[in-house]
Amino acid sequence: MKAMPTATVPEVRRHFIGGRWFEETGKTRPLRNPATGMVHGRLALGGEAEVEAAVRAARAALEGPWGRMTLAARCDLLDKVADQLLERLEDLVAAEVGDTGKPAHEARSWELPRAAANFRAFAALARSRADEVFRMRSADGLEVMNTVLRAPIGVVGLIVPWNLPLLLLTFKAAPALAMGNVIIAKPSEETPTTACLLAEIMAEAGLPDGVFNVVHGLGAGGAGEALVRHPEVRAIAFTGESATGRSIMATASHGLKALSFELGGKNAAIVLEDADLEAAVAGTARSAFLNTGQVCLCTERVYVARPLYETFVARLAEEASRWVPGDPWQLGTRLGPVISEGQRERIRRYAALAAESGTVRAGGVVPVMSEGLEGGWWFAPTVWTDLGEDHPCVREEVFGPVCHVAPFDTEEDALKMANASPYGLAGVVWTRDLERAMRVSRRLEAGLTWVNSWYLRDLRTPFGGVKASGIGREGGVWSLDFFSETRTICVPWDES
Ligand code: NAD
Ligand code: 6OD
Repeated sequence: MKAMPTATVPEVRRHFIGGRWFEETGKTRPLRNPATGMVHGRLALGGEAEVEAAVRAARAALEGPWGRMTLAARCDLLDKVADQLLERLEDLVAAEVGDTGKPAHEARSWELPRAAANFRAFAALARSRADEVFRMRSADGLEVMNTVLRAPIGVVGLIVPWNLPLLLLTFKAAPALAMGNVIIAKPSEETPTTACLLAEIMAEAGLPDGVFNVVHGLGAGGAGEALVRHPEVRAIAFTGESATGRSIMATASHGLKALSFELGGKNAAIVLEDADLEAAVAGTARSAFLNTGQVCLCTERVYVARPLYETFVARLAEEASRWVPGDPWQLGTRLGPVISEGQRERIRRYAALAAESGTVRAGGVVPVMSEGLEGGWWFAPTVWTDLGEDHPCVREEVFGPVCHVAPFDTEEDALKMANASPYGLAGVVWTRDLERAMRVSRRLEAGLTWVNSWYLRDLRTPFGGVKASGIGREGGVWSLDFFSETRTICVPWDES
């Protein structure tokens, strides 16, 4: 294996509170590189004390120059953060690849540039958004002007997962800052490093101390729970598992705080009989295996019109073999490891269940890896068929490089199966008939549906899921709304 460059990060990933690295006095835990299984640093484990310190620092920032800064000045700072993210792209790539094992060229070509794009997009949107004015005449003839202003909420907590660590953190941090809030970020305990670099970049770009704080640690019983529990944290924007969302909602209910939830999925693709078969095969492979299937939008269920079914399955299995796992620093590598040993064990248990009840068309095993990578958490891209719709591999989110393919006879049957899920995040429809594409897409119970494509993002659009996949929407003005409080000022006057 090629030597992996390491980012300019210290051995211990420390909390960043009030503009400084917090001297760690508590426990730490080892961080392992998923591609090799080797320890590559340690994580400071924060809790109530660190969250309390971060809240104090954040409140002080809100009462200082940050609280008086104009929206235009804040957005100029966000543009600077975007510039510096791009300047330090290689450090960020090394950090993200070290934490996740994902192919470096994936991190470099789209995921980390998206972090910079998040800052630019939300700065532009916030700058150009006008406040609303509603005019009316009162019963006694007065002219009335209602001005709707947007004010920051105050201290907001951002809790994010490990699959796209910096992309997902910045997707929340950028609109929260644009609207004038102060942040306490809680990255995943598996992938803390890019959040540390982001803190450094924010400080270099000139954000005042205390505006962006990072507290590391575990979720339940750790920094995550302490953040949700803190009475002065007025809102929590969370991305992660649906079960975690339930637990956060229960904790947050004591303090009645605003919640935005981007949760799990069990996303379906529907391949209609008039689809471009080759495009549907390549597109489905990408939507199932990108980031080793660890994108909340990944397709785990594929419903294919019966006349195409056998050819589709054979071609998808062939295509799966092209997603070769390997050294993340090698240019041709398309597949990284899964995030942790625990996650790989979960996937193996699902694979064993699928092998018992259905047919394994591709993968289903731990691949043999080259020297240096044998200790990593690898799993081969996997295609299953012949499982019942109530099988755990078809009902439950696996969050790995796996999908199940089933045939259907009518559009109605396809929709019925696709919608028979507790989740409703993302869908894909493959067809050459645009009318049909619209008809099926509108009936798919999903917050996001792509036609003949997947994960094409316009950052002005709403992002989020229905049913167990989420509550609320982020993206575009939806994020700006979540991260602000509207205040209506009503001014009547007598024109005469
Ligand atoms: P997770 O829910 O286990 O953890 C996410 C974050 O929440 C971590 O930072 C964790 O420490 C923290 N956390 C865990 N329990 C907590 C608690 N009780 N209180 C406060 N914080 C807590 O999720 P994960 O395993 O890191 O990520 C994978 C999951 O995330 C999948 O289900 C995937 O579908 C989902 N996801 C959804 C989206 C989306 O936009 N809908 C995006 C990415 C990932
Ligand atoms: O692209 C985005 O804005 C976004 N929130 C992606 C989420 C991917 C889930 O893993």
